[in-house]
Amino acid sequence: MVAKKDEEKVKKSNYGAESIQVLEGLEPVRKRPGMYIGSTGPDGLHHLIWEIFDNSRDEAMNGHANRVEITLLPDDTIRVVDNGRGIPTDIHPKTKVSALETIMCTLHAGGKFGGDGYAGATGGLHGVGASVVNALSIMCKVEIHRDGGLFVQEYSQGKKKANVKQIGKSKLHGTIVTFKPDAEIFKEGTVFNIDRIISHLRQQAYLVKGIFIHVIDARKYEGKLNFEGETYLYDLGLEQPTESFYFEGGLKSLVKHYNEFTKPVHKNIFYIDKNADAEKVGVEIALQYVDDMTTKLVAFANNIHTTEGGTHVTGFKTALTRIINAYARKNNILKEKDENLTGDDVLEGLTCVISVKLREIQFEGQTKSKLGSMEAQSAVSSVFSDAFTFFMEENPDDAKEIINKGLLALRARKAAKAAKDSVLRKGALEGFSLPGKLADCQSNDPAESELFIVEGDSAGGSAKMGRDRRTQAILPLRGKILNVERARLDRMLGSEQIKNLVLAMGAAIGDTFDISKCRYHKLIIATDADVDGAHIMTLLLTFFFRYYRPIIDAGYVYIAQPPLYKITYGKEINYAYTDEEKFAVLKKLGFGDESIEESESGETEESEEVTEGEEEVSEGKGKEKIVKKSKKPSIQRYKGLGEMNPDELKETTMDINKRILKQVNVDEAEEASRVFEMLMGSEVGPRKSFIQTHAKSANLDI
Ligand code: 1YM
Repeated sequence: MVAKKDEEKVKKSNYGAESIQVLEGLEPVRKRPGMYIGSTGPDGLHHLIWEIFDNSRDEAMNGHANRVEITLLPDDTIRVVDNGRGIPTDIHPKTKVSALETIMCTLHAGGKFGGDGYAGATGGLHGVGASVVNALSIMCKVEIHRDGGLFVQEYSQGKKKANVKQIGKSKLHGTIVTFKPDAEIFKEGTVFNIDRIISHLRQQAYLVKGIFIHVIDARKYEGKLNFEGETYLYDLGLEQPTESFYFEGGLKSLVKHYNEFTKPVHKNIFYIDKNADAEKVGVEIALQYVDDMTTKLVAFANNIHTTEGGTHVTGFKTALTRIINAYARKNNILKEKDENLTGDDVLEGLTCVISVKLREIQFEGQTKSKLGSMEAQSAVSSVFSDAFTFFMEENPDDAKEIINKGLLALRARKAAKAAKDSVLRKGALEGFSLPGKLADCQSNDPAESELFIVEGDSAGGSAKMGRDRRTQAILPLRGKILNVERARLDRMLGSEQIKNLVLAMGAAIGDTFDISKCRYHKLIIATDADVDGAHIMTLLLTFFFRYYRPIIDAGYVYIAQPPLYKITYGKEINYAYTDEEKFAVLKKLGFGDESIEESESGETEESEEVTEGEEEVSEGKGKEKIVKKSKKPSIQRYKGLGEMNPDELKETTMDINKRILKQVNVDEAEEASRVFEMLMGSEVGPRKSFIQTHAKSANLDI
């Protein structure tokens, strides 16, 4: 796992005890623990570990340590070990006690910082949290390997049990802090959660490049542990680490981790780690775009997760937008007449982690999780601008993909806006704004009004003629209704067909959707009984499911059930909606066992009509034709709604007294949405098998 010699690569430096400052007792901490650790519940309890760990981590960040071991011991006890310089044990000139005792037993004490590094995570002074942990622990012990010796001091509830004493010699260097939280303070309990500890420390490991972090759960060794003076429990062979973290790549590794299950749009992860502002500000950034619409932008300041962002994030976003536009123009991807990509455009699909290290840190906002330090903005902007420009120039393929991703977002944004504008604009004009394709009904009462959404112009024509114009409206949709790319709302709204549907319904869409404005309480989808028809049905159901869920819940969505067969026998006409029904009809007519040829719909329908008894002359395709007497019924199979004449359509599909409608429930719509995802999603396999299953007529150019 970790080579010992790597871990020994640590710098040595001399500490001057005179740099210790202010002193104050620890009573305030015990009186108001919440003020110092947030709460006395599980959050506060775990905060104790973070405080001690932060000191080790700061030591590592300053180049003096590269290994930290956190062990959960029996009896709710925690032990943190690092291979840093060791907390100084020499006597402080002012207090006349050791530096160790000062940082453990007084409030607001800490080493002076800034000489050779950044301030610690506590946002200023190193080691400030140790006394808080000590104050809130029933037992606390610090062992220090430093200057050739091993030094120890023990405490209880913040008070020392004895002075610091040397208990032996040591060639090592480092600090061991062991503590047991005081149950009097942590009334909700003192049991630590290993998963929580692991996840916090994993994140920290990404933030400190090259640090080795070992987490060991040794709680089962009740009464068996004896490691007095030993630096590492895990080196004693007592326990293998439960988790070990080491990330050579720092934030680059974190971006890789975030993007593990997504599809990157470019190969190389951008990464920079550089100081700015005369070395006063450290800036580390890693980013990669993925084939997704969401943005994952995670930012830290002095290793504190700044959930509300702040100056570092602002500096980054401005620079990102500027650099991408500049590159796109320089390389003629954006032409003179084209408008720039916006900040939102270039954020779509971005995974990015920003970490800044500052000597003095200012937070803002309610929860103090927003960085306010102005120097972070300019530092991030300048470091990132240079490095990202260089990256784009060095990796033109990646640059091209990144810009294409931004252009896609721009087009989607424009289409969505245009669609929304037009929906709203037209919606505002009410009656006059209805789409030209719509043959509206006369009634203004939504409760009795129906909208037939019909596949194809020719079926639309028949439906218009066959309808009851008082209550039935017809909206024909073209065969290829959508050009949807990966199920995006904006794309859907970009489709003229869907726009017409939204307008016809009159209930707007998205934030402005209002079910009470829906102009029809029956929305009836009528598509052909073939693969294209099934496909359009899937799209429409998906559309309703995703954007008009309340309309489905209200039971407004229906599927028309046109017949599959027309069976004519003399003057008697029967319609069959399934194969079983067809056989039943034939049986009823007395032709149960005979095989009867089906006619291709629409072709010679009338000429082949069977008239029983006498001869009859009928008109067939402009040509007079004598129809011979026949004993067999004719069966016409409808391939599409367009093949029905207005009367047939009326009788079979539209007439309120005769038709069959199927009400759509949410489960069916959801299933359609899932199928849609399969057809539209980036996975090629399922789509291919769908096409193969539905053989020749499948038209997936939707
Ligand atoms: C397991 C916890 O506290 N490590 C640690 C703490 C310190 C140092 C090294 C350290 C700091 C400095 C000089 C310095 C601290 N020292 C102080 C203070 N691990 C853990 N490792 N030499 C050693 O800051 O200049 C506070 S923390 F104030 F004494 F210097």
